[in-house]
Amino acid sequence: MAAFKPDPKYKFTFGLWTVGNPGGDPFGGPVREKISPVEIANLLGEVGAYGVNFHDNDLVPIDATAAERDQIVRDFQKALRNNGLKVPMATTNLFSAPVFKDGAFTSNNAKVRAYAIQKTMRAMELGAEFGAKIYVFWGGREGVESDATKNPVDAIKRFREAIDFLCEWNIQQKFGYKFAFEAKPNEPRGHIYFAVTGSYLSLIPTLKYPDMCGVNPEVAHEHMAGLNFVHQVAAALEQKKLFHIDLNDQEFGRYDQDFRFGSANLKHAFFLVKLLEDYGYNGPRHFDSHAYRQSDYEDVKEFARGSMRTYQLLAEKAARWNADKEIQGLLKEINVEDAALEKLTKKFSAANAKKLLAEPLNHDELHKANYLPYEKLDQLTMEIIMGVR
Ligand code: GLT
Ligand code: MN
Ligand code: MN
Repeated sequence: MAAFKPDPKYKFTFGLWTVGNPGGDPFGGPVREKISPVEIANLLGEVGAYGVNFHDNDLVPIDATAAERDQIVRDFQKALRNNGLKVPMATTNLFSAPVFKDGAFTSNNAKVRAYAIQKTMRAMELGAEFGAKIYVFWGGREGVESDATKNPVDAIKRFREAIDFLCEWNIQQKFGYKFAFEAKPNEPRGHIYFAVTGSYLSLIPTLKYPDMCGVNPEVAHEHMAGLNFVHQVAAALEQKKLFHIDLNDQEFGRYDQDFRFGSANLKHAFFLVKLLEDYGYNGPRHFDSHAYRQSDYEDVKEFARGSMRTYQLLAEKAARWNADKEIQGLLKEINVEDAALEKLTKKFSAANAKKLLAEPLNHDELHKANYLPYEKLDQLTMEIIMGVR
């Protein structure tokens, strides 16, 4: 894979916490030695990534002094320059410290809620120093194990209050961030609020600054909820709310696996890439995943290269699908047009309603005339994915 060149037009990014993941899990500690942010930047430079994203504490330890912070920032900026890396996105760690054991913005404790907002304000400053323009909110601890412990309606109100406050901070400080909310149904909490991307899409119009806010859907998270990720992304795209995306993979019905993009459900990955490319998604393609626990750092590089390469291969296959004469012919046949009827149903009017009611539409005739060779179309698609077409 050594000759592979990632194309910067795709804006492939990784988090410090992804390639730097030392391979710990709930049942065993780290298996890779921890490497520094500068070493991670060097690794990403070597594999040809476009950029790197971070949580405040991936870069600056939570208890660092101001002087330590500034030194870390300088060292990391130098490493980014050396490796030609950008920082398109930043975020806050509102889940690791014990203080967040019962949530951050939705904590039952007003002091903890204030601390979470304060921590985010500082983390936004940090991200802005690196030119980040997308700010992700993943509420990993915003949830419950038992609904006896927190009022779920209050949780929504508290979350909204925090975001409205931070939007004002964004405006006042002229950071120019777009906020991107990331849903997850569970893990680490028994139940996490805003369980799926659609939950955030319904929250956004109720915020004070809806134009500033969009979503950051993650493949694995929607698959954990048993959902079709492509449809969630389509909903976000259609509302012009896809501000960022977390690419990885996940077997359905399992724990949060964060596998390499395309490694578990290739067909879903194909339709996802096709959707993003067909609709001209222009944001970063962020890989929020990590290498297998068995890997060493050489293999972590293969993981990173493989993530980008799979995306590019699937983009090529999506273009092949779009150019395939037989597939396009089938699409033409199955999409039956009728200009006169479409004119009637496009916009309601009393006259159109009357005309529509008078149309002699017979269900049995419609059914018999409806030619849908979907097995054929799907098999042609599979043959493109399998590389024989
Ligand atoms: C954490 C989580 C991810 C989120 C990150 C952003 S942190 O690794 O599992 O899905 O995107 O906070
Ligand atoms: Mn995940
Ligand atoms: Mn994620």
